[in-house]
Amino acid sequence: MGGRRHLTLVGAGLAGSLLAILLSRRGWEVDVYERRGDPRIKGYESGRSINLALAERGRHALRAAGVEEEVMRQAVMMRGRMIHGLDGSLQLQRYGRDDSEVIWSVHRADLNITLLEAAERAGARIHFHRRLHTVDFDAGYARLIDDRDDQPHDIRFETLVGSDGAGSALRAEMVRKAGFGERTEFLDHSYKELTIPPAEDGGFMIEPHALHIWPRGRYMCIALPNDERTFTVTLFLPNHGEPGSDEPSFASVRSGAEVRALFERDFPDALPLIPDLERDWEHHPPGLLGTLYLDRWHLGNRAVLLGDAAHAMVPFHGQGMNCAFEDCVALAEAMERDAGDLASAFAAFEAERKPNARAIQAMALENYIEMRDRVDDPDFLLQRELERTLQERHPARFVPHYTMVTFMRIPYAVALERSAIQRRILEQATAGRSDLSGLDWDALDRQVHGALPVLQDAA
Ligand code: FAD
Ligand code: 8RB
Repeated sequence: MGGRRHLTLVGAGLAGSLLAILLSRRGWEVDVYERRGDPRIKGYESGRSINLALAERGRHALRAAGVEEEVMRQAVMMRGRMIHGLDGSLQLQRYGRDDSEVIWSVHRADLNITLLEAAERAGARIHFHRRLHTVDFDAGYARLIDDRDDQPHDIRFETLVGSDGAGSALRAEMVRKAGFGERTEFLDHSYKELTIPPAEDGGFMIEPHALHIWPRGRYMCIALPNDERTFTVTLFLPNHGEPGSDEPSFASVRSGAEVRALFERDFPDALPLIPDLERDWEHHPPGLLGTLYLDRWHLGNRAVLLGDAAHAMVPFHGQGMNCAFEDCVALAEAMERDAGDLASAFAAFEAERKPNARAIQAMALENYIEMRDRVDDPDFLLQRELERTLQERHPARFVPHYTMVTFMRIPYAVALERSAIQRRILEQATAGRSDLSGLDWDALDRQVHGALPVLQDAA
């Protein structure tokens, strides 16, 4: 293994490939084992065009790895939520104050390839078709399987880093050895992906610079733009309807004809945009949604988990990747600070990141209700108006929830705590009102000063 310190990463997805860059650049010798084939050769497996929302936390990590500019070249700006009413009405709700506060839609496959190439340039070795199967932590042996021929490949390791995603095999081995209090809370809702193709003239069928939402109370559709002029639509539905109601669910909407009837009734403006609706529906099983909690993320100096492997979350804040990227920077920094003692570096990483992962997991669950039910509600809109006004009056203290999560890098746990205080102020001040006239601004200003200390690098 030569003179340099060696690390073995499991999973060359988003976190694994980014971490490989950061650590290789810091002088670590890095081998990455990835279950799938090289996406540069055969195309991305399971590969329709899937996009993700990239926000400031993720961009900052990409910047640290020197790949931000390359990624941003293909990113599509999303300025806000485009709310599609049942009556066909459209309303853009901006995410931030101006175009410096926006999120970006990026292609998962392109992003992953960009990161893999940068990791290899930085000196990391990536081994494809190597699925982690079992680990002997005491002896320092791991068994990997090549799924093309079922052949085992055994390797020695000093330290394993688990970036193998929500179904992490490394986590399963760590849990088998040490417990870790693993639990997953599944949502009783699932999702299905559909596609809006380009228009006949090759352009976008609907406004490209927005994240589209069709809020329908207990369920919703969303759509994110792709740079090749398509949109990926995700329909989120309960698994089972409320007893006695006619609400759609994965149990009740089974056939292509039933999904067409659902769209005719609830998403009439989206229906003509999705020509392959029935085929998309019948060919892809619904995806499960859940939150994964662990009491511990590391096993001495032998193994550590990050990203979805450590804290998979529901998608509704669009922060799974952003949080995983933030983990990578935090882990690389902890390992730099404590290079001589990886067990204590991993413990410091876990202590820093676990409360923040818990916070974004909770906020992601909350944002489902907001997206599917609240965004078209007058009370909610009035609270957003007051939120913006209070931000203008107190830019360093009253920072909107979405801004703290999406456009800043303050710890998620701080965002959660301040959001709870702010929500109380907003709800209290707007209760029973239909507009902001007649509010006692002096009292509100005093309340803000009393409850919300100055937030460094807000304004
Ligand atoms: P992954 O990116 O899943 O990478 C895991 C890697 O490990 C994969 O390459 C996998 O093949 C490999 N692997 C798995 N098992 C093994 C094994 N046994 N041995 C070796 N390799 C293995 N997040 C956002 O921030 N914004 C979004 O808009 C967003 N949209 C999403 C849309 C969809 C449809 C989905 C499914 C997720 C979305 N997310 C989004 C979440 C985001 O994708 C994840 O949080 C992020 O990919 C986590 O990175 P990761 O590296 O931990 O896991
Ligand atoms: N995983 C997102 C947001 C917040 C948008 C807002 C929400 C699909 C699976 Cl559901 C969702 C957001 O509050 O206005 N930003 O980015 C991405 C989202 O879903 C992604 C595309 C998704 N993630 C399994 C499906």
